[in-house]
Amino acid sequence: MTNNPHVFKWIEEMKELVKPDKVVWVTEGEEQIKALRAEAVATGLMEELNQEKLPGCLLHRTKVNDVARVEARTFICTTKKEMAGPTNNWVEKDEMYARLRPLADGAMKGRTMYVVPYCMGQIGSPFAKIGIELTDSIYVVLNMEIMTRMGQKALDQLGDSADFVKGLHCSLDVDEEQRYIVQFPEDNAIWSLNSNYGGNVLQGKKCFALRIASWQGKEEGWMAEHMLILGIENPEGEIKYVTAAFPSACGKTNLAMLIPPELYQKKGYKVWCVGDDIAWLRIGKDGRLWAVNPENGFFGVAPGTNAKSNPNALAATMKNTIFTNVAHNLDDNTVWWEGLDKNPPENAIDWKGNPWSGSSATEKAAHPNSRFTAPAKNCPCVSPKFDDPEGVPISAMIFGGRRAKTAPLVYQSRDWKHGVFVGSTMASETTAAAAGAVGVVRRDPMAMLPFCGYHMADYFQHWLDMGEKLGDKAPKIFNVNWFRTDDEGHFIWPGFGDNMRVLMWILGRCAGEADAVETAIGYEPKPEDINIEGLDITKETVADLLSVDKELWKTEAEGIREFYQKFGEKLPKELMAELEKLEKNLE
Ligand code: GTP
Ligand code: SPV
Ligand code: MN
Repeated sequence: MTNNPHVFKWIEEMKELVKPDKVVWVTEGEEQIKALRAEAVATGLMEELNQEKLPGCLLHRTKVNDVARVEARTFICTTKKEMAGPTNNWVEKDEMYARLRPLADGAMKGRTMYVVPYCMGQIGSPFAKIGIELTDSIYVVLNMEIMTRMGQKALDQLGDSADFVKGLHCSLDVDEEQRYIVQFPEDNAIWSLNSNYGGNVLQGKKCFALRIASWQGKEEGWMAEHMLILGIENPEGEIKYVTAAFPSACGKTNLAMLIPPELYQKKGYKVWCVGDDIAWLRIGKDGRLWAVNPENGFFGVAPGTNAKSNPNALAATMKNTIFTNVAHNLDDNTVWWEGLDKNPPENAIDWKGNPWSGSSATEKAAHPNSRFTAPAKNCPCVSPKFDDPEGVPISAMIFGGRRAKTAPLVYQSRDWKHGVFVGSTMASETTAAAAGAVGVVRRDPMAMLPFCGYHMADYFQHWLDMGEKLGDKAPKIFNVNWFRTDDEGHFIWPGFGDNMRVLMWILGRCAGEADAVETAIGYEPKPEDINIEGLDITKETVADLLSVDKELWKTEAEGIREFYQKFGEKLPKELMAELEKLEKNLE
């Protein structure tokens, strides 16, 4: 285990509060994990799936009221409101502890408290960070085992240091009225109460690797971002890396694992996945921006994942994977979700636990935010650099979201400052990844609205400061939109693997090889600069996808101005200047 006095002191305090019957340190490796899996199955918490077709795979259903992140119940608690800013829910931190302690008091009576030490980042890396989550849920333990580098090795990495994130998770009775997902960045602490859904309780993920880490990054001069990381290898064997920030359920996992269209495969292009959700970015010794993925697995959206859209993700889920809120196919004890194939099972249990039959179904078999938790090393295209503590150097950063009309297929920012403007003004239609209405356009700067652990205006300033430090070594910044629709509401762009065609233009721009035209919003490819060989769309369609409707963009600029008003005096003046430039360009 450990002799770290800071760890013991804190665990004693927490034990006194939550009063578990038993404390189990999850530091014993594979045998212990096996025993926990067996216990989860024996108690009915999880179901063992067909061990021939899906070896090592388990199924879990959450409570019906606990299927997504809950932004309204998520808080950044600091001494001053100014620290959390206008886009976060805030309560003064001592007041929040006073509110939460009575809920946590005795929360683990009759239960076991699992001590889960975990490392975000590569073991041995100077940039990795340690957390310890105290949880009463075996489901959380087993997910953390996949999603992080978990166990004794994390404690060894911590040594005697007091520098770890102190996490408490109490399932309680999963009461949504009393649900709290609370980050205390000044204390390096996270408390999750009354939930068992992934993003709320797998604390290494959004709570630590984004909310707490973004705060740490601001203090320490690096960035924690909601970004995938992928490498594109050309026929000469050279690999260029890009990151992309899209809001939840807007295509990060899919882009991170894309399979190039045949025309590029034939030439010898390959795509490597370094990460599908979170990037930690630092300036390297060479002055460039380098990225690591602090996670060790994928917590991916199941619906829509199939052999055509994302065969790599599907392959990654074929063993040692936990499925949550998908349908249980009773015929062969496997899983099913909408968009997996065209053969919905006749004899199934839906995500709510009710009998479900494909031919007579009136409701969805899987929840739209049902997920798989799969080890990264299962993925056929996982990057050889996945475990490299140095990470990978970034050539381009891409922003994007779901916009039915406004945003074109792709455009490039004029420079870093303009790129920060583009990221800060991102907007996207909401998805099932968070509780609330779906399909409503909202501003989601850098896809970080629900994940930035401090004042968003300070966050914009931090981006600008990083750009100053990077100078001419800064990655180029782009914006993409795979989700433009026609008058019938169908997606116009084929998307998925064909997004490679857009990435090729982006890399061409980074290499100074691809052509572009300047528009009111930035640089765009000419329609013929996007390779559509082998697609059944025309150059005219591409022109349409690239069109910038000035009237729509005037409305957009008004929306941006209104959004920026939230930040008052704190908004960096560079961003206001960019907005004024956009307004002028649209006249
Ligand atoms: P989080 O894990 O919530 O952060 O989501 P994500 O950004 O990783 O999104 P993901 O790749 O899981 O995609 C979410 C949904 O978008 C799935 O239903 C996909 O089928 C769909 N999707 C992804 N890429 C594309 C695309 O290029 N075009 C279209 N039309 N849909 C896409
Ligand atoms: C997201 O919602 O952006 C996710 C899933 O990646 S969760 O872990 O719930 O945050
Ligand atoms: Mn995400």
